[in-house]
Amino acid sequence: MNTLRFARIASGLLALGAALDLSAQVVFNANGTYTQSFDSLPFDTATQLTWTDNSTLAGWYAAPTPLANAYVSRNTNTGSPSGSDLYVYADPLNAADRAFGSFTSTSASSSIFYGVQLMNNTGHVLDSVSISFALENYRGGASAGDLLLASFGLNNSDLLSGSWTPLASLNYTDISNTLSLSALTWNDGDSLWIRWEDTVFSAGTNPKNAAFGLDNFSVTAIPEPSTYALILGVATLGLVGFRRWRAQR
Ligand SMILES: [Ca+2]
Ligand SMILES: [Ca+2]
Repeated sequence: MNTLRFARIASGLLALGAALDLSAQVVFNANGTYTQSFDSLPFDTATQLTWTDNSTLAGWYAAPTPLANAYVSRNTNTGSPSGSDLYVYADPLNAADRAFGSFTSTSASSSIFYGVQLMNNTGHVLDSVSISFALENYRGGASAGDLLLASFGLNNSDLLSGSWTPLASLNYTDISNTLSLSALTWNDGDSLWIRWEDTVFSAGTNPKNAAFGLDNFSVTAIPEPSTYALILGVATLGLVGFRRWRAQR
């Protein structure tokens, strides 16, 4: 093989590697929308599963370790998760419909955090996004005193460091949620983190913690980047028309 041919093959492989690497990340692409059903998560009630950041679910992270090292399955909404951990939950009536979440026991020493990192790859600065998700409870009789705190950050290095802005304080009765982020300067190539903190609830003589499960998560740019293209297209057409009108006079 001559040197030039080898160099071409090597650069081709490098380009392929870069493309594959990019596809493994969660990017906010030209459609301006990211959705996650959590239905791809493995579910096995008999096996303790291993959680790996940005791998078990691309773009999703959990902390702190060792809580983030494992998650267990649960397929009933009347059971009692007994260990503080990440959980994969399955709808009792449709096991293919999974949810992702957590449970913190009253003896837990700290909250459990989890969230998603989205990279803006739209080519535009986004200043407003809409976040929606369902919040399911997989433990019967959970107390409303248990809270799941939603927050966001830009370009944080991980799930625990950096600056976080509170978004919402949720309990198990907040089944359907739509949160709006406005006055955001989410530059092209920057990362938006959205995270949830499952707090430790220990008030009362017989506290019951919620087993929080996230489902049907989506993030949508407002307006969608395709709208920018449409607006630019209409403006360009208008300019062309104006020039033609002037040229004819
Ligand atoms: Ca689901
Ligand atoms: Ca809790």
